[in-house]
Amino acid sequence: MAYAYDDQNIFAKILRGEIPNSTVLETEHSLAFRDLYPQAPKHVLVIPKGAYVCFDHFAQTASDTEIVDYVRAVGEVCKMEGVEEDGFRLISNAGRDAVQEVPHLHVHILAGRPLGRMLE
Ligand code: D5M
Repeated sequence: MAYAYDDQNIFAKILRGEIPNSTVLETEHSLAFRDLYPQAPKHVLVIPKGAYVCFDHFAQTASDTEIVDYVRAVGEVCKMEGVEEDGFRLISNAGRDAVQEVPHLHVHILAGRPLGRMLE
């Protein structure tokens, strides 16, 4: 599948510094910031700096360096937010059926309250 990246999406604008964000962590290839509409007491989004639409696009085409940086960034945010003990949820919506609103790969880290079963 060919992935068409729209560089006018809101996270591309955040990466270009055109709109503000509440940064939690920045690494060479990744940025983590607080979700503007938190669904849990702790709700952080982690994005790669590269132009990737969704998880499969990233996994299929990003360099090993970017992938390692990104996965480590997610782990680092979990540590910084102190969510390991009580638990957390990672979600990455991709495409229409998952109702992905922003077409730039992001993982949601949700924590800080009981999150219930995933597929209710
Ligand atoms: O989730 C997209 C998420 O992006 C949703 O939880 C709101 C969040 N969002 C939208 N605009 C912003 C800005 N400007 N800062 C921080 N968070 C934002 P999805 O998985 O695509 O449905």
